Amino acid sequence: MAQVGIVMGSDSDMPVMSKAADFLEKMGISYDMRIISAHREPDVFFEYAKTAEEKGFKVIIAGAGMAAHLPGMCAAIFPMPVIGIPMYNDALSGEDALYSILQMPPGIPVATVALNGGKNAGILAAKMLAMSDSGLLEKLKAFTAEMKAEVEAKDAKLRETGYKEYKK
Ligand code: RP5
Repeated sequence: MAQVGIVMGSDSDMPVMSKAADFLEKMGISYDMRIISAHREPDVFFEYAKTAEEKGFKVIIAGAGMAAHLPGMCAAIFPMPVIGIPMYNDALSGEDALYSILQMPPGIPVATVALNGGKNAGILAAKMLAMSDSGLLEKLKAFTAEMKAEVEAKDAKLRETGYKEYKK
């Protein structure tokens, strides 16, 4: 049974959504990934959202662009957390999707990450699951330590080489 549902409104969202999946894989978290359009196939969408709990999902990561109703409608139906990812687009720089996902009415929250924030959505889902999984929590702590070590290594290299040599 997959612990996380990943759903996107179109395959054009895949480059962003795959970053969430990559992180879940790195943490050993099972997921189920789907392309479902709330607007273009509402019947398929409703079936997906209504059966998400019985499929065993503990959290849904939903990404969409433009008038992005997919994450909010997942949150209206699925009783556990929904993480929303607004997609950047050229027409309105993603502000349409950002506000559509972020500005939910009281009672139906969507935990909204940054525009194109696929990786952070994966990390946030992992942190939610880690509240009741100590092994996963340790993996997340190791990941945080890894990021710190990477920054420290870059700083050490900069101090050693100077900025002109740094990128060569
Ligand atoms: C939304 O419309 C999708 O989430 C996508 O971000 C956007 C454009 O969809 P396509 O025209 O690329 O299928 O429903």
